[in-house]
Amino acid sequence: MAQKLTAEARKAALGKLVHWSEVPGRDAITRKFTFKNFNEAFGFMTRVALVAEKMDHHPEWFNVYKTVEVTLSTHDAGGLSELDIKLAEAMDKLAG
Ligand code: H2B
Repeated sequence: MAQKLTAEARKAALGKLVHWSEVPGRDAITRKFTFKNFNEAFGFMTRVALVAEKMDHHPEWFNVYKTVEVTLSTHDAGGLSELDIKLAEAMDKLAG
């Protein structure tokens, strides 16, 4: 099972994820992605879904038209783990 990141590992990882911010009152990170239209947003979600399923690690997300608001946290660990960092990096890459 995924382990919660140590304080140092967490700090180092968040330093690299410049588009992500910490969720107040919760050990989680969030990013809002904005695309050109719904087609692009949903295409992104579809690509992310395939990666998430392969990782067995799933985002909390909310889509309105061309925006996708994502929150990442590892429920089994009760906070951020390496899986959240990996999924955030994959999402950044897929968003281009
Ligand atoms: N996704 C996230 N974000 N956190 C988890 O702890 C988690 C998950 N656990 N996807 C997985 C599925 C777990 O419930 C299954 C049984 O492996």
